[in-house]
Amino acid sequence: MSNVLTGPQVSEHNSRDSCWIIVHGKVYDVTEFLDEHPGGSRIILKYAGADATEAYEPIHPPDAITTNLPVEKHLGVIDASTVAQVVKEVTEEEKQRQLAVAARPPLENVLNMHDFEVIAKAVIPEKAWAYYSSASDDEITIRENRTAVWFRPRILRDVSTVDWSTTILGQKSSLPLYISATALGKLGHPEGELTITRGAANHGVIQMIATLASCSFDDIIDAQSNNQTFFVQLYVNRDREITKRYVQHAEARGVKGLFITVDAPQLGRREKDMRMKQVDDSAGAEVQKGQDVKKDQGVARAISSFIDPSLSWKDIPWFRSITKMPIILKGIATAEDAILAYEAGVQGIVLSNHGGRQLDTARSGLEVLVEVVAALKARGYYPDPKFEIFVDGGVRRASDVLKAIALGAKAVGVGRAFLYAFCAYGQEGVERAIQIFRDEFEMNMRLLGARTIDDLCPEMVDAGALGQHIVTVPQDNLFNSTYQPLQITKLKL
Ligand code: 173
Repeated sequence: MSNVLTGPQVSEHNSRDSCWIIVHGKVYDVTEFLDEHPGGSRIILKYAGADATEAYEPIHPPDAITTNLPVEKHLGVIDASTVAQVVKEVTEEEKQRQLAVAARPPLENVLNMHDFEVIAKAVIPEKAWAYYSSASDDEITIRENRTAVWFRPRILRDVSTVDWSTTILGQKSSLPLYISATALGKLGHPEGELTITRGAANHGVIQMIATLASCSFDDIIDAQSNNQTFFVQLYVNRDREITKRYVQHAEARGVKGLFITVDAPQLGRREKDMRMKQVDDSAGAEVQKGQDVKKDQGVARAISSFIDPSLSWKDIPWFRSITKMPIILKGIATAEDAILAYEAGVQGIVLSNHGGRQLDTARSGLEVLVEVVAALKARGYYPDPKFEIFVDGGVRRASDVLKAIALGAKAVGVGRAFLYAFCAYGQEGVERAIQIFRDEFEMNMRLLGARTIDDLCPEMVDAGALGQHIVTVPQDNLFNSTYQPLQITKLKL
């Protein structure tokens, strides 16, 4: 790309008939790509003839445009001195956000994951909060994920030393949890998922890389240090060649587990996210109005059209044939499917409702865990060191993790809590979150009478309330102060 173009040259191509955009200092002709763009053409047309980097950056891995657009559409580099510098007016929202950033408490005052959530909400753009915090439909499952299992602690067991380290899929882990995949990290922090990579490396915690991370897969792996372990989450593409390449590349780069997401053949309707998109559209430029039908679906749905809804049990042998990584099905919600997964020969399952973001009124992972362990046991499939059971959803405390392990999980996935930690404080937030979990593990294991992870057993918990669904919790529960009620549509009066 030696061709040098000027701002005025690019700005002539500002319509559906000829649409050029600048991304990261390079000029691309995206005219023919407009209708293929998973997020719709309208959003690109908003930047037709101009620099789209700022909008592109949080939503796409850096190489998305170069891999999707034929080379002949890569027109050249932009001569920056010829581009009119747009002095952007600082919006009221941005001013408030910056005040909130300056007003963040010192990190040592952050005592739990709920604190991160409150701070993240204040310091990230509204659109990011809407996307991250949203859950599907009536948001019943996301609340159900926080319902209580109760402890049955044992005493007088000499808990002077307690050890909460474990192995996950044969990999050492300093905590009995892994940082689960969440998408679009740069919406909330300019360094995105790399904050997790760097923070986790310092503490022996495993990171699961999201298919739709804002940072590129290779940038994340390149930031590896201390021989840290990665898992990868997979959304299966309609084009299996793309999936095969992605999986084999991950394996070649040393990833130690393939978590195939199986609960999202279509993305849930997340109304907070959808409403935010509407607000944004009506405020945006009115280029080519009416051309795009996808405008009200929210950020996630807009970029998820590549996911293959035809994925089925028949595909599992194919995955086995393309990789030697352990295969884990992420998003199992019944004993029936847990049995099918075991019989399909995969190495593990994640009992998950996708953080309440998919099928609303699906049960919590913990509730499913009780049913799954009983069913697998009855068939002689549990315990089996070659088949690990994980749980995720709503984990904010070490106590949540210990309950899952007591009930038979090998480890637990934590997504949003780490997402909010890095949104609020970057890498330092991630490290603080790990430290808080560590402190909580120490205290809770002592109080529970468990010296090691192996001491945790079903008798240490009372899961009897799980089947009752939406057990009432005290009204001053911390969750109630971070939970944002759904909004009802507004009339344009
Ligand atoms: O939960 C999600 O938002 C999610 O999994 C997703 C899926 C596709 C695109 C972006 C995010």
